Amino acid sequence: MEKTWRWFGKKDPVTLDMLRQIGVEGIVTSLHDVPNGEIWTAEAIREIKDYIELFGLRWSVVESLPVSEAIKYGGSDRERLLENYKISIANLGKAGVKTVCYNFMPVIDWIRTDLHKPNGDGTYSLFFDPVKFACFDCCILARKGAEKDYPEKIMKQVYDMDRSITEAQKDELIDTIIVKTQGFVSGNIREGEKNPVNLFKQLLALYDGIDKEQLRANMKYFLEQVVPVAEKCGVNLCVHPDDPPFPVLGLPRIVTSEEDIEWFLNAVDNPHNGLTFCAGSLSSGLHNDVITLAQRFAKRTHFVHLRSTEVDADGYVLEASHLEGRGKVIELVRIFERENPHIPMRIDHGRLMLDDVNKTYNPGYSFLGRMYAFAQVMGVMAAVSSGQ
Ligand code: DNO
Repeated sequence: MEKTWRWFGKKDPVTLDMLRQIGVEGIVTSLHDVPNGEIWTAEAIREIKDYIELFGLRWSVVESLPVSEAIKYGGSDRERLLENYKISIANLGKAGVKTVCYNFMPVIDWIRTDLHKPNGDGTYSLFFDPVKFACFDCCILARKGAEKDYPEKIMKQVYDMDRSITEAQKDELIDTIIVKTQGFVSGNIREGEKNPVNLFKQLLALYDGIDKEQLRANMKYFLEQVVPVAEKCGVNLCVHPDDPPFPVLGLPRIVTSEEDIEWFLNAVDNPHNGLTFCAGSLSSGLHNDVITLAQRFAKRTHFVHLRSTEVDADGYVLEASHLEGRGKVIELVRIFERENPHIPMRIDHGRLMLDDVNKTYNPGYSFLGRMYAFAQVMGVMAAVSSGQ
């Protein structure tokens, strides 16, 4: 697989010069300054591509070309936004950027409740705590009927938490769940937003009455529109699985399981309609076995995210060290190197370690933590390719 790295543009404290030194071959990035829904012009694409190439690297993957909410819920602006999306894909294809990752998660992208969960060895991991999340939903958003979505065991702890949580802790939870993890991945809420909870509630309201079937219909419509353009321009589209892979906040999520993956691949059965195999997201659902999924979908995978998780029966999800846990990274490398050896892969997230704690990075995207995992995976790849 091609060794790639997610880079957040010229403002990223991790520079392309640093990446060149550690064996990165390709860059995964987005036009982070272009507002969601607007056309990615040939000039803007060319500018960033040329910059990457100055360092002897290539722009391998777009992560992400964001899908606007109105496309996902089927709003009145959908046709215009779809046209813009198609033009952006065509411009990328013409520029030679041929792998485009996106997601189809309503309102909120990946979800974490803790950005600094201490590990026993002094490092920190990202974490999903179902009690904190339910508390955010039931007590902070106060979503109508939310209590019914959680098991009694969790709700008992939520009521306790509601009695003891301070205003500062509430603010931190809000900031973690809907601000810090969202803005930098082209999400809906950016740092500095004055009233993130209000804005978030307005976004949730857009999905009133949209169930799983309707969201599937909207995704199929999206795929029917954009896949032919991708095919014509030689672009491989690859949807990122929902993280975590289950419905949240009363919103449907439709890229969560083997059945879902099969569904969207068949919805428009074309090789340009593919999957981003995110081992972390998929493994965080106990219903998923990543080995089975990789064996089944490797040929329709265009991009791989290597990461692992530890999950318990109550739904606590810890981002594990990359070679341990349910992500089964070693076996995945074996499968993808055999079945689809030319696709790009990147290390997804890293623990916060050593000097990382003194720097300001986007959550999950510290330098040393990711470099450590990158070196581990390069070792695995070398062993696999030498037949070990
Ligand atoms: C988080 C990321 C996601 C991912 C998008 C892809 O670290 O894995 O935000 O980039 O869902 O569209």
